[in-house]
Amino acid sequence: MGYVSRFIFVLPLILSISIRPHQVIAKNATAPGDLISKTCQNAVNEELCVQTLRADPNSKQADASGLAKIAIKLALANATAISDQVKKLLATTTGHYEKTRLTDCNENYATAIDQLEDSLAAINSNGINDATTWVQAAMTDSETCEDGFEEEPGHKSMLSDKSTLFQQLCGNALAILNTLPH
Ligand SMILES: *[C@@H]1O[C@H](CO)[C@@H](O)[C@H](O)[C@H]1NC(C)=O
Ligand SMILES: CC(=O)N[C@H]1CO[C@H](CO)[C@@H](O)[C@@H]1O
Repeated sequence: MGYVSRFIFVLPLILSISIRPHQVIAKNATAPGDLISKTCQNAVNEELCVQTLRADPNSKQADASGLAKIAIKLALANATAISDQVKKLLATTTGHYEKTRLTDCNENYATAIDQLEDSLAAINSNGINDATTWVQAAMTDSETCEDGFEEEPGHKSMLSDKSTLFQQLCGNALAILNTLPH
C-alpha cells in the first residue's frame, strides 16, 4: 500500500473520531440557559421535577428562589388533594384496621400541609435551612403514614402510589432548595 492510499484508508477513521465529540455537544445546546433544567438537575425524579415546574405558568418568570416556592406549592397542593382523599376513604371504609391507619394518615397529612406552609413562609423570613427542615418534616409525615400500613403483615397501603409521588415532589423541592444560597 502506498503512502497516499494508506492515508485515504485511515482518513474516515480520523474524521469520525474528531467529529463525534462535537456532535454530542451540539446535540443539546438548549439546556444551559434553561433555569428549570438546571435547577432540576439533582432532583431524585428529574423528569417529574422538570415536567411539573414547566406546567406551572408562574415558572417562566421565576428565579431559582421562585422555582423553589413553586415546587413547595406543588407539594402542598398534592398534600391537600391526598388529605381530601383520605377523608373520603375514612367516610367509606369500615374495616377497623384500615380506619385506624387512615385516621393516623389524616393527621400525618394535616401536619404535612402546615409544615409546607411554614416552609414557604421560611423562604421569605427565617431562611433556606428552615425551609428545608419543614419540607423534610412533611416528607417524614408521609413516610409515617405508609409505615403504619406496613406494620401489620398482609395489609397493603391504600395510599402508597399517592404517597410515593408526594414524597418525590418533596424531594424535588429539597433538591431545588439545596441549590439556593443558605
Ligand atoms: C400529586 O402530584 C402528582 C404529580 O404532579 C400527580 O400525578 C398526582 O395526581 C397528584 N396527586 C393528587 C392526589 O392530586
Ligand atoms: C436532542 C435533545 O436531546 N434535545 C433536548 C435538549 O433539551 C431540551 C430541554 O430539556 C429538550 O426539550 C430537548 O428534547
